[in-house]
Amino acid sequence: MSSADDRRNVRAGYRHGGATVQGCVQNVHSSHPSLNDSLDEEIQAFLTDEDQLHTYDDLTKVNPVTPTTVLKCLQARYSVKVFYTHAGCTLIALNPFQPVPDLYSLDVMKEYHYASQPQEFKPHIFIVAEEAYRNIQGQLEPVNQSLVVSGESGAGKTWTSRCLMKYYATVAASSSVMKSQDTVERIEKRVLDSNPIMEAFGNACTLRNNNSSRFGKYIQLQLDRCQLLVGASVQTYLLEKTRVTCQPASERNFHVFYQMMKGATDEQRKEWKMPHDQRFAWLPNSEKTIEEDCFDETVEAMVHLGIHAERQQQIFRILAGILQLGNVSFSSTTDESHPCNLGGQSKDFLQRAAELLCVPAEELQTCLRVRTLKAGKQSVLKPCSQAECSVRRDCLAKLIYAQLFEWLVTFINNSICADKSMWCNFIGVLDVYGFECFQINNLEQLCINYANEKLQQHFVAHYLRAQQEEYVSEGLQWSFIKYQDNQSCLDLIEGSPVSVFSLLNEESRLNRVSDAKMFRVRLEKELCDNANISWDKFSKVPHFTVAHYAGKVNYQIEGMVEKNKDPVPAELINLLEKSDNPLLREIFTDKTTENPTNRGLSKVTVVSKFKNSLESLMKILHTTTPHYTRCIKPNPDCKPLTFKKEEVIMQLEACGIVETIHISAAGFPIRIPFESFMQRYGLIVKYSKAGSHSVDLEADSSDALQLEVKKLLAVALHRLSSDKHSSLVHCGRTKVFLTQAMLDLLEDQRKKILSQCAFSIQCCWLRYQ
Ligand code: AD9
Ligand code: MG
Repeated sequence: MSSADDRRNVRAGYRHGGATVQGCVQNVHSSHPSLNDSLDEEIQAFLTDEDQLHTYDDLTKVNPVTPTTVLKCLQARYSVKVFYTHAGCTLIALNPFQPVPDLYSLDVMKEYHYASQPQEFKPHIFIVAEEAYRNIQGQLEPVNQSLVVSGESGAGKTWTSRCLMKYYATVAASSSVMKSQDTVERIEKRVLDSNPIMEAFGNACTLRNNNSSRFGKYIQLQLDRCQLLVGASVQTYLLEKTRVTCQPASERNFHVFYQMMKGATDEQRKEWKMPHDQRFAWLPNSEKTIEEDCFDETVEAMVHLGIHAERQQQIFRILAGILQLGNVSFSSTTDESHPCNLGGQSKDFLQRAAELLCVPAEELQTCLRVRTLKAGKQSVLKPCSQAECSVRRDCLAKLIYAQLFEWLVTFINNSICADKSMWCNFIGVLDVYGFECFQINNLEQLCINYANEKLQQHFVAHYLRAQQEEYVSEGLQWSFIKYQDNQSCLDLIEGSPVSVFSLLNEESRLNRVSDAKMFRVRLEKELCDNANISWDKFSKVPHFTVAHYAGKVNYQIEGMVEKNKDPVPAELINLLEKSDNPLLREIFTDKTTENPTNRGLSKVTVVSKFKNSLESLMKILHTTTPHYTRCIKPNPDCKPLTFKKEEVIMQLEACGIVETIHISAAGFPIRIPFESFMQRYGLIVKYSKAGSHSVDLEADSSDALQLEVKKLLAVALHRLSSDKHSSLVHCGRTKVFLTQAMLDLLEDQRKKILSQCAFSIQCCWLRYQ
């Protein structure tokens, strides 16, 4: 057998040779002591061949498949700087934490794109990209594709997503240009330039990752009939806006602020009231310089996307205004009927903030210090306490930043989205914030980890459960492989009638000062039946612990309800509407005219909004063919080429990689309904010497059609004159189940027949001439 055949067969699970589907599964999952002993022996035997471990480019080849053997192979590959490995239907991407020259070059892209069988090349993210690309026009119905990139914080999801986008921007480059304002730019460039802008505004340096995404994004790359990239659209998910005013110890604010501080010219500094010696309370750790502090790149990308110089000025003035706000502090008064004083230099900071945000300083001061209470048609003014003033200041900053981010995303969409008449399919790339577990976790982490649970559930439902259920319903002999289902954790977080979210929402709706201890007791009382939640009753800080698929996380309750309410005083919106900064005015006027009831307290809570947006995302994902990439973080310190076994095994176990390999190794990843199968491959029987009968596409009963399919498969296998291929295909009740290798063989046969036909027609035509 050629090495190519070997690779293909192995990728399809053929290596398990003699073992039946059932046999191979039982071999690994046996609880029988003597069989376990023999399994240990097998593991030892496998691991003895140390020099070979790095050669396993698909973990379905590993025999036996156990956490230990899989881990050892990945470790061996990492040590020889091989970062990608197939695990059946998923690709494992180990983060090298250092640039890998030439791995993503133009030549490499071309190599994968023009290969007749890219799967035969070394595992690479470009194989996943190319498979999705070919699927669109491929053998089956044209269908939209999704590339789901998952992994914990710092594992490499954003990096991978950028690679995928670059790949399509290169191999599917169209000559389309897009015009906006005074710029004309090629669409591919624009799509790529959306990344630095969104990362500048939406990423930040955290303890786990210097360039951590603080929002989720799903970008749809729009392809025309010729499969050329003609546009894109971005959907974003819940930006962690609390970071603008409060950064966890040793972490930073969003990159864009530091980029301005470090990259502005003297003239800009003057304009933005940012002298060199100015310190900003909301810019901690600014002495630390990271790769992402590149102001020029952000500005350049803005120019390419059509954000003209004047608009840029408006944006940066708003950001500078936010920084000045952060330096405003309040001192308490003994007289409650008087508003708080502005502490220290705060008057100056407030004045500067007002100038930069183009609002009257007096009004800004009043908004921050005095609350307007409505009593019928009457308004009553009530001075705020020191703490309330700070909350209003923070609220203003977060509101402005979040709306600015939203405006940017809308602008980007207007700049890169093609008219619906121009495109017919899309490839979606999903990059959300990775699983997080810090010392102190709050609503932000709960939302982030909930998003990761949702993605894991999509994988479980789509792959681990659905694939196996279909085998059974289609009559294939299959013994079910157990897997970790995270449904109960999702029920705990979002389920009905009672869940963490429902209780949080209830508490948020009650117009009272929330008490963390009381809320903890309520959670305990209502959710005690769910095994995924626990409490340390003796802990001084009220919290609850959730057992996520990726590990246990302690959530601090203090502040959670307030964050969920996310109230916005109406006075703040009224103030911003009047701004002389045209952008600020546009952002807030749009908001209030669009939805006048939104003014003031928002009725929809943070978790409700987030849950709805994730549900819409799941609906889209379900209509596409998914391709999974699991990014793995080989060490917690982001050190180059350092592989910590304990770290890796935890991540592999959390995402169910061993189960995935089993199902892939023994399974058939491709399923084609009989009708589509006959339509595409019926010609194999028609033009085969072995097949004297014609193919009846109109067969009206499923049984008759099944018979036709079986005949076709017999002919196809006869043409291959090999028995061994029969294990690569199975005829179910309504579908044909195939391995990739078998699909490739059928495609080869089809191509040969078509070229023979073309040749015969040409000969006839020449004779006729
Ligand atoms: V988070 O959930 O947004 O906090 P990500 O997105 O999973 O996280 P990211 O892509 O930002 O992680 O990767 C972290 C860092 O790892 C990057 O900044 C790179 O320095 C590094 N990285 C990741 N993948 C690669 C790679 N293929 N080659 C080289 C890489 N470096
Ligand atoms: Mg990221």
